[in-house]
Amino acid sequence: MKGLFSALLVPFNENGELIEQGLREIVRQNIEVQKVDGLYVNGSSGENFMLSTEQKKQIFRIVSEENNGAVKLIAQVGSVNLNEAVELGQYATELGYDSLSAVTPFYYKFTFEEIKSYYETIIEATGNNMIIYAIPFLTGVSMSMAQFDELFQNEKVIGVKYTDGNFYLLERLRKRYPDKLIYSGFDEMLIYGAISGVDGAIGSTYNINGQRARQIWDLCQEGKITEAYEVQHVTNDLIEKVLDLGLYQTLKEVLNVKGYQAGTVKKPMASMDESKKAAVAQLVKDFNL
Ligand code: NGF
Repeated sequence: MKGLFSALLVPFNENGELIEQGLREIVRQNIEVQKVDGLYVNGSSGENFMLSTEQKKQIFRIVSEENNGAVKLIAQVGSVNLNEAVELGQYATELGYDSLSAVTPFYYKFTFEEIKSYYETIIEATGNNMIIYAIPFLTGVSMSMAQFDELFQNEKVIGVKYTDGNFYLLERLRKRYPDKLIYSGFDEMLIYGAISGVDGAIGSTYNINGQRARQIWDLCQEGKITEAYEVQHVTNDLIEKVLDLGLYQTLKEVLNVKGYQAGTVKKPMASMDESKKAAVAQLVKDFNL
């Protein structure tokens, strides 16, 4: 379960319907071209929180079929509807997903006891392992060390997907929990995660820039930090432009330019403006994507 995981992009048509063939192509190119170690399915990058339960299940099934055991699979099943999270967790577990992950419940100001009970409920109903998905800048839920201590007491909680810039907390977690899996979540900070001793990283840009991420990762493991920085600098030149043009729209357009059926984003996100498409084609050339 260690290494680099693409937070899988999911292609939609203009009506918000899944493009099945495109999803299969994206799975394959992640495995064969980006050479990632695993896929994180139905996360933020999968536009998960805008999908119906049936669409989420369809995606879990298609990815599992297309992957056919090639790389590790993590199913993000978190939802503010706990019944849905359980249903999805049971479904992904039956499909053989290697672990579940669930975003901290958001929107309402849930107490920590409620958050803990949410995780326990999913774990009990599925019997599967759980990776906490901590992304405070989107959920508004920041967990303290003491709260991680409580969650990590459950042996089925095998780790955390840590999408945060608080590297002090990350260092504390690493020191106290050498055996839990910690995944770094911000691709533009991969080098800092790797230096901090994370077990892996999960990111959206690995769908198009996985090979550079691998270089950063490997160079850090070898202690070649100056060289790793060189690659992180190029990566961040790319990410800066991607964020400027629109994150998921641009990642999908890069794949479209490369001949994959990556479709567009799901409304209410807006499709990429035609006037930006030339800039994306230029990115593909400039960064040799
Ligand atoms: O896309 C987001 C949301 N974050 C991802 C990642 O942390 C989570 C990150 O790769 C994720 O992709 C998922 O759950 O599917 C960023 O896209 C990347 O660092 C660019 O900022 O912010």
